[in-house]
Order: sequence, then structure tokens, then C-alpha cells
Amino acid sequence: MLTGCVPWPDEFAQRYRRDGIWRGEVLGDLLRPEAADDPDRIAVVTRHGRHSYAELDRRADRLAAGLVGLGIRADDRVVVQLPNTPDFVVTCVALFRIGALPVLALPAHRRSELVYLAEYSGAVALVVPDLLAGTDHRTLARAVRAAVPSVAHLLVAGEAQELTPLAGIDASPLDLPTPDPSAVAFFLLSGGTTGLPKLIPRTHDDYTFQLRATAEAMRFDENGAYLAALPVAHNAALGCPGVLGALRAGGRAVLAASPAPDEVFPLVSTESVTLTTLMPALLPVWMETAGIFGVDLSQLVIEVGGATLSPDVARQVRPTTGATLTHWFGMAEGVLSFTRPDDDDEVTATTQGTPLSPADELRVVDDTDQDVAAGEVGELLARGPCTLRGYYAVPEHNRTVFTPDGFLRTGDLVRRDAEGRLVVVGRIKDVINRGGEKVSVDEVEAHLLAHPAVRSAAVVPVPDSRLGEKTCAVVVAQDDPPSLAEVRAFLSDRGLAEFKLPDRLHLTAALPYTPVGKIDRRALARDHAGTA
Ligand code: J2J
Repeated sequence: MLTGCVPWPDEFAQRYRRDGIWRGEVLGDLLRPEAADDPDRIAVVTRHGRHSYAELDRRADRLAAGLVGLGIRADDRVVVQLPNTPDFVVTCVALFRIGALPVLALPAHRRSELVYLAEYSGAVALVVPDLLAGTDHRTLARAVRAAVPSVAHLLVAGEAQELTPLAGIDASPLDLPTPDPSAVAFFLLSGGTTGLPKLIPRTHDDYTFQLRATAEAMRFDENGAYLAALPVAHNAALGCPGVLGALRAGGRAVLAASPAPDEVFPLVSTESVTLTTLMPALLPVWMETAGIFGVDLSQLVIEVGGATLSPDVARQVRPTTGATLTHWFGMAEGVLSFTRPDDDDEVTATTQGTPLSPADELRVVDDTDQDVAAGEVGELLARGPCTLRGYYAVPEHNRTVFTPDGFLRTGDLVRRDAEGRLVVVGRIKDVINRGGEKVSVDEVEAHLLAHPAVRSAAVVPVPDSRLGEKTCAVVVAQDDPPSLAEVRAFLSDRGLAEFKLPDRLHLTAALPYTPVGKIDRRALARDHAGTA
């Protein structure tokens, strides 16, 4: 396995194989069976066009050969920052076929995040769109190359200027060796626990299992159409079963540019979408507007998770839209627990259901790692066939985030109900969940401290009726205190993604500290619970 990655111990790997959980599938084989048996079958649809399995399969083969021609090899890391487009699918499949490893960045990431990802992964290349929502990603790409010497290639989907156009990387298909299914296939970015967000290695075995098992649980098959309304670079829309799971099943992946009703509802109607994923904040918007658009959602299953979903909102989904809701607790790390489409509506409104597979082991523990009594709240620990055994290249961090026997400490507070279903009740990790977008407080605080007028700073969540939580920077200033607008502009200039910029600023004379001398963020969060 790639240096810096932690394999599952042999006894677990053997058991997962023996039980038919890991079947030796590789992600580079996506598109192949349909391209051979039913070439004109539609694989990917956007507002701009329809693409067959054969077309995308051929493009992936030619791009793979072209990338090999550029010198990209198995195990090379390639930061991929592409929106929901056929290029995303073709690029990832091409890299999978080479055995090169996509490092998936979100479209919202800016210079700071991209430099971090490229540096951390030792990337040899970066793939970006030309322009997206007013941002010139070529400029970001140049900044990454200037900062990270390993990045030799800047590939651009669209107008490349002096950089390399993705469409021009094209060569006659090569006969490439199939990667080992137990090898790492790509990296997802963690929502974070402490410190900067870490990279999550996902293997062919574990991710193809996730694709297959989530599709089965959602009853998604070759007749299904999955709508990606969230960014495909996020685990929820990528692989639960998401776009890759839809393609693995021989169904259609419908790629929306955004979850806005005027973008998604026409696609839902024309493509008879059967499955999609949403963050809770968007659900009320869909419920209010589905009627206006006259869209029939009675065939649609909606997966909702990533942040707290209000039971009252959940209960309204079927009566107002006819759609079937499933309620998810998910992590890019591979922990998945969710209600199934035929669960009782009240179960769906109030729990996050049961784990993906019987091979998933969940524990709920107190702060001494002892299992709590049935029904009590504790931290969720998880181990299983698609839950990572270690973040990439951070052995010290791994020693604290995993138990000695390999359970991931999720940092989430949960309980199990009388039937054993999971109920998420809170969080102990230093992450703010801004409508499903995860903000690492350590990361933002480090940038805040670079401001000349900031003496000390803490970032805490404040309640928000729409997003659940927003961010508040609590700052002890030098003589000339900055305004919120200045702080936001400063952090934006430092290259931080917009969703991480503080929503509020609170100036204070001193921060509270815990007895061990750490900023007492919990006390601060309590103090500011009313400031939204
Ligand atoms: C409260 N917090 C939740 C829930 C996740 C499907 C769905 C979501 C994600 C995801 C995902 C929550 N209520 N129902 O990858 O495949 C918070 C927890 C968790 C963190 C993980 C998927 N469901 N959360 O959101 O890696 O704090 O994955 O640890 O982005 O989201 O975030 P992320």
C-alpha cells in the first residue's frame, strides 16, 4: 500500500473478502461493462448534453493514455478540482485506470486549501475548471504551482490560456495494468477533528463496496437516475451511491450545477430522477418550490444528512412533496448509518437508522473509552469494511484519533435507541457544521492570528435558523480593532474558501481558558449562543 496509508489488518481483510464484502473490483472498470454491452446507453446527463457509456469510456481511455504520455504514473497524486461536469467523471476514471490517485478538492476551495492539498499529498498535477461562479481557477492553479514545486502540470477544463487544456490530452488507448483492488484509489478531504483537515485514503475494495451496498440499500439499479445536486467531490454525492454508484449500477448520473430549484427541477422532470442527496438546509427550499415548478417527486428518494435535520421538517417531506426521505449520518471517512426507504416515517424523522452493513462495528463510549449503558449518550467509535484505518501520512494524529484496535473516534456524540438505531445528538470535535459544510476552527483561527490587529482569537458556532450553525470569530484586538468586513477580506486575501469566513465578529477583552491553558471554546460557544 502507498507509503503513509494504513491497511486493514490481514484478519479483517481476509474476513471482508471471505464474506463477499470486498470482491476485488476496481474503480477503473466503471463504464466498461455498459460500454461493451449497451454502448449507447446514457451514463451522464447535464443541462447541456447527454453522454453515453461508450463515449465516456473512450474519453477516459484516451485521457488516461495522454496523462501517461505526460509522465503521470500509478500512485502519483493529482488534485482534481472540478464541478459537476462530465469532465469530472472522465478525469477520475482516467486516473483510476492509470492507478494515479485523485485528491478531491471542492469547487469552493481557494488558494489556501488548494496549496495545502497539493503540498500535503505531494501532488504532481492539478486539474481545474477555467472560470466558475466568477472565480478564475487558472489564477488559483498558477498560485499553487508557484507554492508547491512538486506540481508539474496544470490542466484546465475549458479555456486554458497558456496552461494545458484537458481536452488536448488525448492519445491512443494503452493497455494499462489493473491496480491491486486493495490499493488506495483516491483521497477525500476529512471534515476534520482537530488541526487542519486530513486526507482520507479510499481503496478500490472499500469504495466499490460502499457503491454497491448503498445502491442496494437505496434500491438503485440500472433503471435509476441519480441527481448530483451537491458537489460530486463530496462523498455524499460521489459514492453513497452517488454518481460513481449510479455508473457502477449501469444507471444514469444527472449532474446539476447547483441545488437551486430552477437548476434541479427541470432535470428531475426530464430525467425522471429516482434518487438524490441534499443537506438539511436545502430541504425546506425544495419543499416550498416543488409545487411552483409543478414537478412530481413521488418517485424520488431523497438522502438527507451531513448536519442536523429537524424532525418537523422531515415529517413534512412526504405530505408536501410525495418524496421518500432517508436520513443519513455520513462521514467521508466511510462511516455511514441511515434509514432505509421503507422505514416508518417517524423512524426516519428522528433517527439516522442503522449502519451500511452488518460488518460495520459501532460503539458508543464515555471519555475513558468504556461502552456507555444502553440508550446513553457517548462518542461514536466506528470500524468496518469502508471505514479508514488511518489518515494519510499523519502517524501521530492517527495514534490519538484511532483506538489501539482500530476504531475511528468520530468526534460525534450519539445514542442508540431501543431498536439500536443511531441518533446523533452533538459533537465534541473542533469543527463547525455550517449547513453541512465543515469549518475547522483551528484552521480559521490560525489565519486570524496572522492579522496584525488580532492578539488572540477563537472561532465558535452560533445558532442559525437556516444553516443550523454559523461561525463567530471572538477576537481580542490590539489597539485598532478590525471590523467584520476587514476580517473577512483579510482571510479571503489569504486564500480561504468563502464558507470559512466568519459570519460574525465579537470583540472581547480576554478569552476564557480551561484549567490546562487551552482556549475554552465551549464556554465561548455558550456565551455566544444568542448572538445570531
Ligand atoms: C448531524 N451531524 C451530521 C447528521 C453527518 C452522507 C451524508 C453526509 C456526509 C458528510 C457524508 C450528520 N446530523 N445527520 O459523507 O456520505 C456531521 C458529523 C460527521 C460529519 C462528517 C455522506 N451527518 N454529520 O457530511 O465528512 O459531525 O460527511 O462527523 O462532510 O458531518 O462530515 P462529512
